[in-house]
Amino acid sequence: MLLALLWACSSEGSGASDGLEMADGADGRAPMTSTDAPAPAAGMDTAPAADPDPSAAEPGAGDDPTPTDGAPTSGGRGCDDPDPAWLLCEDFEDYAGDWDSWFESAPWLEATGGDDRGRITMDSEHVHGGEYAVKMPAAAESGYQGGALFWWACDGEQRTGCPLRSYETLYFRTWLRFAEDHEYVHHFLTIKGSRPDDFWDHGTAGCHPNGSLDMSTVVDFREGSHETFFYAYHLDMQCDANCGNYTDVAAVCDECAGKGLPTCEQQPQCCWGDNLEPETPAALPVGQWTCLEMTMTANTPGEHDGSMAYWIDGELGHRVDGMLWRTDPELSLNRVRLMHYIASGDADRSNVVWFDDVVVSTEPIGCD
Ligand SMILES: [Ca+2]
Repeated sequence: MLLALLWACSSEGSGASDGLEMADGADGRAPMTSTDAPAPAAGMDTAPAADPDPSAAEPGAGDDPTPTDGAPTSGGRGCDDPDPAWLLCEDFEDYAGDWDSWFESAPWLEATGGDDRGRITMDSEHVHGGEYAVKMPAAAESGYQGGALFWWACDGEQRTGCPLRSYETLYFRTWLRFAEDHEYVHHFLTIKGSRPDDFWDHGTAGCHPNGSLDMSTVVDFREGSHETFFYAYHLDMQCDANCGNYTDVAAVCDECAGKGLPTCEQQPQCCWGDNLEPETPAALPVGQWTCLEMTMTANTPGEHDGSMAYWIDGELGHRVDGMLWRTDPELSLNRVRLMHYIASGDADRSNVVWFDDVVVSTEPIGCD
């Protein structure tokens, strides 16, 4: 299984490496039984969804990991009893920690670092539920690079290159646990969208979006403090007009133009993504299991009524309304990334994270 993957992310100075290239198919995967929820129709009510019930925060997620490690999730629905709105439920329990067997049948179609147990592996040292969680160690022997799992909303069989389902809103929840000494990530959890016949990402780093090719938002956090914010590409974003100080602007613009995105004549700048910070800092704790849920809602084409939000242990961390993601109704939400992106050269130490009990849904998920 070939997992060659360029990081599908963007950053200052990273140039136009915001693409992913995958060569080998993952045909033959069984479809998820829970992917049968109908796609909301375009033009559906895109009113902000209610916050997940704060009282649903995991009661055992305290400083001492012992009481929660190995315990089942807190009495709510699990992958054996998924909510009808769930598109994906992943508890990492299949194949008892055998990465290759698990991934071969998993609904996740790509794994960054999937051929390297120092970047992504199954682990039972810390779990939120059951016996296993996925661990992304960014280990020294891996050059401190991170890992990721990518999921697409396939219309039919879950396979690489599938036709995509279209959603106006997606929710993406994971339980996560940072090691006590965790400090850094380059980019973190992501919801993205494309056109339904457009499976592959285009590597749009540095390019101003055009409202019809691609849209995305990322929950990121500051090094050390783990204070969270959104990193998003949207039509109202400001770009860096001084990027000629550190990159070849003409090359960036030419690459953007080659994808049908704004050219140097239209947008003589580099567009790396917009940081949108909450007024009150909301930090992700380290050394304990934490419930993180994010959502993204597409706007009515051409209108500033899109939104995004995230919650930490059921408490609203940040919400942004009035987003202009798209001008074309064919552009819709269809993928998520369970991502702990740390590129080669980004870090000189390990930054370990575990994920467990991951759900993608069309409705709020909560922490049960
Ligand atoms: Ca588990």
